[in-house]
Amino acid sequence: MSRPAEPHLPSFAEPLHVGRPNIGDRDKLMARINQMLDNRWLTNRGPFVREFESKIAEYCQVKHAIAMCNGTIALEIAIRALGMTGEVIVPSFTFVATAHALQWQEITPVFCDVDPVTCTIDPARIEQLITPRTTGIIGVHLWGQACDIDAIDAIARRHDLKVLYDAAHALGCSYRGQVIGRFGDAEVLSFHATKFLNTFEGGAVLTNNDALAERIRLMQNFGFRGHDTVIDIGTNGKMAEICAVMGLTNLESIDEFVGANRRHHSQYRDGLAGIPGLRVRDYDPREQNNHQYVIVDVDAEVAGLTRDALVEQLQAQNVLCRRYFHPGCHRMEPYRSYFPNAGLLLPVTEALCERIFSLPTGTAVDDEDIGRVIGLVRDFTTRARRARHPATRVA
Ligand code: T4K
Repeated sequence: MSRPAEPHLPSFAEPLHVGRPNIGDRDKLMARINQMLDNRWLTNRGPFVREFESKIAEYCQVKHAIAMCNGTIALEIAIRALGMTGEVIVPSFTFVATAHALQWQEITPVFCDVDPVTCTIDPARIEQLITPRTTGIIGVHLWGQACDIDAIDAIARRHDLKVLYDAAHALGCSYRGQVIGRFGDAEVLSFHATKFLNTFEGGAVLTNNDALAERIRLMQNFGFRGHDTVIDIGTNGKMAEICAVMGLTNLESIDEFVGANRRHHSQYRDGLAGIPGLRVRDYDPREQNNHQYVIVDVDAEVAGLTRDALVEQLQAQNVLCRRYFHPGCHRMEPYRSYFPNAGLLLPVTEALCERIFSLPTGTAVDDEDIGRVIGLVRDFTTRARRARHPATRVA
């Protein structure tokens, strides 16, 4: 995949992506597809979706897993089923789907700053954002790191608010040793192609609340109870059988996917150690993490180049690293126009959005690719320091 550096050619002949899909055993996948075709049952909660739901519920140690067509619709339906209205407090440092899922149904996302260490919503900042219109809090377990769930629960109890967790990154991760999935009123997963466990497109709502699960099932299927009776407004949030087929096959390889991610994360961390101003963010060793995001933090002052300059140079070499997440949602439309001064209350978010980027990992990347990416980063940062201090010998 890679080739020796030549001045006019990128280092990698083929682009090295962040979010290249992991694909499990193809023979098993094909066998399941054949079975699905023999069944002539392609959607509407067929046998593969039911099996996938029960395997996900078991994996996440939660009573109900309701499979959905994607994570965004799963968020929208969960928000609606929880009765959130008015204003909901949410981090801006997330993928824009978290905010859009609210605004789509005319609920105002009220952006809250994040903790500089965990990069998840800062409970110390939540209470000052609560108004009489606030109905809920959405925490995002960013890069699989759990929010401060105990603190958020305590605030929600004090103010009678609903709590939803966007766990799009957090399958197989833990909070205080307990698997993500059962926390808050509900949690939402994404199985998008770029997630370490994918169903092509897909998502799920997880909850231990029977009544909520029933409401969500109704809403995801047009409000149907039985064949002819519609008892409420609903939409189409169903997962197709082919997606569950992919999910079941990938679930059988989940340990292999996490193993590859974990190895790559260590390789990047060790390989980039000691570069002034650069840090591969570590995950709390007391918790489980799926290691699907390798996040680098760049201190431009010390490194001698900005995050954007480094990303640009890597991309020119076909290393398509991504700025997950930049800019904050508050700097995207329509929020930017609605709340032009939101950034004043989001100093940590603003700083993080300028510093972090993610590197390619997953089963589509091998040790040699990573070694080469490390070499490029070392080369670019060394040159930047030399350019800044030409008289000094830089290691
Ligand atoms: N909440 C959070 C916190 C999320 O991160 C997300 C999704 C959601 C909610 C919503 O869940 P979903 O509705 O998506 O289920 C990507 C994904 O589309 C999105 O799912 C994900 N988060 C987000 C972090 O990343 P983009 O716009 O960056 O995708 P794109 O097309 O630029 O692809 C990313 C990289 O992956 C590219 O380098 C190409 C590569 N790629 C992509 C696809 C689709 C492949 O190699 N193969 C592929 O099939 O949003």
